[in-house]
Amino acid sequence: MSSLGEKLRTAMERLRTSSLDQTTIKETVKDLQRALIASDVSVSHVLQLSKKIEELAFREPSAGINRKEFVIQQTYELLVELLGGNPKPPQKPDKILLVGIQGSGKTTTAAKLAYYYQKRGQKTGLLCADAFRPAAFEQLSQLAKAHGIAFYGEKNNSNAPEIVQNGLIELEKQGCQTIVVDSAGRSALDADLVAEIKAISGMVKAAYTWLVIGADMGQIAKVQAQSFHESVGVNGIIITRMDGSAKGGGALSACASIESPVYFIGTGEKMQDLESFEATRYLSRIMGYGDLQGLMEKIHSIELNESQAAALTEGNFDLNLFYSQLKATRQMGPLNKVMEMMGLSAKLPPELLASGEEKLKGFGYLIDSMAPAERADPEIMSSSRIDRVAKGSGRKPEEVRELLKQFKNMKKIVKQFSSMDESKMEKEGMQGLLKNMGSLQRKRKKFKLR
Ligand SMILES: Nc1nc2c(ncn2[C@@H]2O[C@H](COP(=O)(O)OP(=O)(O)OP(=O)(O)O)[C@@H](O)[C@H]2O)c(=O)[nH]1
Ligand SMILES: [Mg+2]
Repeated sequence: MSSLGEKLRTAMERLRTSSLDQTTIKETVKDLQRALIASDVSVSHVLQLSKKIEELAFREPSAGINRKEFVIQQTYELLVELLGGNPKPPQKPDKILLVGIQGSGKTTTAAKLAYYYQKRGQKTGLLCADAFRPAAFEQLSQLAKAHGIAFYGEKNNSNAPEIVQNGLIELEKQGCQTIVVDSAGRSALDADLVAEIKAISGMVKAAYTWLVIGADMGQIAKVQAQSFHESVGVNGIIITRMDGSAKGGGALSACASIESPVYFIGTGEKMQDLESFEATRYLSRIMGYGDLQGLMEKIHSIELNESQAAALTEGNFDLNLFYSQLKATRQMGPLNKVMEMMGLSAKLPPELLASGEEKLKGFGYLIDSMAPAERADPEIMSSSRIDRVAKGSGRKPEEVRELLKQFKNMKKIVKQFSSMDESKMEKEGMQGLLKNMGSLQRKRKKFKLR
């Protein structure tokens, strides 16, 4: 079965290539409905979305854009809205209480959040209000300790609200500006948990009570979100395990059903693996266009001078450029993450991804020892040239051969990129998407879904 992204893409593609008559609009809407429902978005939200699309498909667009552009752009916008828009997480949240069922990722996320705010200049503290699972105290205190974050917990006290009361006093005494409270999860939201979570919430009086949901939870996420919301008033959502194969359809449906924005997504087990959530970004990612926005930002953040940029597009990819790109890509972060954002991860040679700092340095020495003509056209590297370069740089001939091999691999990828000319991009709908994402940002017209 194809993924949510592929289905949405197919539906949008149909819209893009159609004549926008009544039949195609109806069929596209059906495609969208099927895609969303199969991904656990609730039927009522899907129906609201469909109704809006059908309405605006026959409306006269404002001057300057044609009807097709208008419908596509509005549909994207509705999808973005359905996914909760692009909310900005609070800068100085004071207190955050995390709730959620067992194993959803609360404790890990509590530590990630504390780390996130600490990195942004807040003195943060972690408070363990999980008196249910014996190992919870150790888990959170170790994470806190490893990252220099203040921690409070009481190992032998089973009265969670009391621990919270003591912890808030203690952490505030230590000057913590942001306190993240981790609560206990149970296998289901039973009466005990409800009573406890209410008592904790009453004690913390947090401005932010966030529900933690695993991306893999499916439609059950919605029911839970509603129960937690009724008990303690959830006003934000964090979706964890977005690095797995599940795309969080259920979690997104949950966020729509309690009208709470998704502030963050967890993308791994490490502290750094927390990203702020943006529906435009998420949508482009699941639809297989790669994370265009994220990539643009990253591309801008590295220095690529004009001749280098021209060389990249013309396919004049030589060793000088290879080396500078390799260095630049390392500055941008792990190459594979960058490539993944472009939807290219599968095509990159694993040896290249694994190139470490040492190897990169070695490549630098080798390239330095080459004649300008050799750098410009590595094809001319005969065995005698290889031996000379190896000797000149004090490295082994095998290293030269490896460099050449990796260069060749990379060149193939660059070629794929530069051969993606306008017609191909048009075919793949990339340009259309880019255009739409641009206009999305320009016109932030809101369509309320309820
Ligand atoms: N891959 C991945 N794993 C995650 C992520 N967030 C949490 N985990 C893992 O999910 C598992 C459960 O995480 P916890 O943080 O212990 O979950 P919890 O909600 O505190 O669990 P209880 O306290 O038992 O209710 C752990 O193995 C985490 O490492 C994520 O974003 N990505
Ligand atoms: Mg926990």
